Amino acid sequence: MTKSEQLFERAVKIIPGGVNSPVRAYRSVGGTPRFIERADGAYIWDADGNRYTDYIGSWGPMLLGHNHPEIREAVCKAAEKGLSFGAATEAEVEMAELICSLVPSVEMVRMVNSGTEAVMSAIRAARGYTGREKVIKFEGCYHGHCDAMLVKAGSGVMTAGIPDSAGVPGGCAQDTLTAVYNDLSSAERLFEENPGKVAALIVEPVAANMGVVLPQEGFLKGLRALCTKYGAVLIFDEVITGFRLGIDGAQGLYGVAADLTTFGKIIGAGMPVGAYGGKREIMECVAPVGPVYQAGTLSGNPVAMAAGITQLRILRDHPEVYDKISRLGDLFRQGMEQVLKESGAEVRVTGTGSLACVFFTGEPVKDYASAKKSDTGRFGKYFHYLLGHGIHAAPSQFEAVFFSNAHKEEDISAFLGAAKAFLK
Ligand code: KE4
Repeated sequence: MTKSEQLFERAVKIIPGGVNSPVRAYRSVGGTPRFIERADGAYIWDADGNRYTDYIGSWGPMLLGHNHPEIREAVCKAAEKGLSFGAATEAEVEMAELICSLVPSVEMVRMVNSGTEAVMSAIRAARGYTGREKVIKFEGCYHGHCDAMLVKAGSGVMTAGIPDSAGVPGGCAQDTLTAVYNDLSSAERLFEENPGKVAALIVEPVAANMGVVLPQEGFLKGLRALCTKYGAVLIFDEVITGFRLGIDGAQGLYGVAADLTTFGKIIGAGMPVGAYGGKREIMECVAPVGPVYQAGTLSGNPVAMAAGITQLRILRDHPEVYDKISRLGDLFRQGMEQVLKESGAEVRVTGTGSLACVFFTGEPVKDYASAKKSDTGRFGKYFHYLLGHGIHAAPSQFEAVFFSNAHKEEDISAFLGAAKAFLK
């Protein structure tokens, strides 16, 4: 037995599925999850000493690559001063000032400990601000695992084929309305059917949890106009796209300002961090200033802030990082298009910047229904072929390929070579 197999055998006895987050269990691709022992730059090593080029990057945070020396140093220095105080610190002010200076639509921000917490809190703030209860989301978009968002969600929910999660009370789900991504009329219809009742519309500006699905021309601007027209809070869930698609995220890329934005992943650089922020008049509804309660023992934790601040400062001061990771993404997509042309395989490649996805379908993917048509069985075989050739991609058709500043062009060539060999 390999060390990963031994560890997995122990883990499944005392952790649900042997993992602390479902997608890590390889349920949709089969086989034994690799237990990772260490990481550095673009590479990770499993418990058996096998090295992989990593295209998960902890699901997004590792934009500068694993074990970045300046980030590691900042964490160690902060840890020497104590791990957590449960009191205000200078680092939290620095983080808040950084985020507000980098994302124009964010006038005020609150730190939390995960993307889920950021989304849950942003929705509560929107409901408190508007006095309304309904929330519109899009099928296939994933916004973490708070009850209100586990309705036709993406990511692990879509991977596991759970249409909705057990344990979510009907009373909660009934206030969550679902529209079709890239279909403005489906969102407008929900506004018209629920006059004066929609508190917020939440969207992944680039959907990256049903695989990667880009917003079609006019979609995001149309959502902005609908929220303005109907007095609803437009929430951009930028937990993945924030500080990845540019220093000002998808909002900067597509020129659409949200009323509230949720962040995670990159702002923690691998430490547990989330944040939500936006218009001052909405954020001033949040306790202790306003009546919307939200709290957290470890929110703004100084060690986590040190990691996130260091990564954001490097990204702010080195815009060339975005040129590089976007170029790697373009290299991958163009190379994969060439592979598909030569092989004639029923596969589509999507993405933008440092996000990509290989869909095992012959049809264009523009929403949840078209993404679901993918051949997940064939994806599973592709995943294991890559793994066997030292490439650690997401163990699900409905996730993304994440490129980092630590990847090199030869890594992309190796990835394309393995994909070509599999698809021939
Ligand atoms: P967390 O609570 O996992 O930090 O963030 C939830 C979340 C919110 N919004 C978006 C757009 C997200 O992508 C996520 C989490 N992303 C998944 C990857 N698809 C996390 C991986 C996992 O669940 O293990």
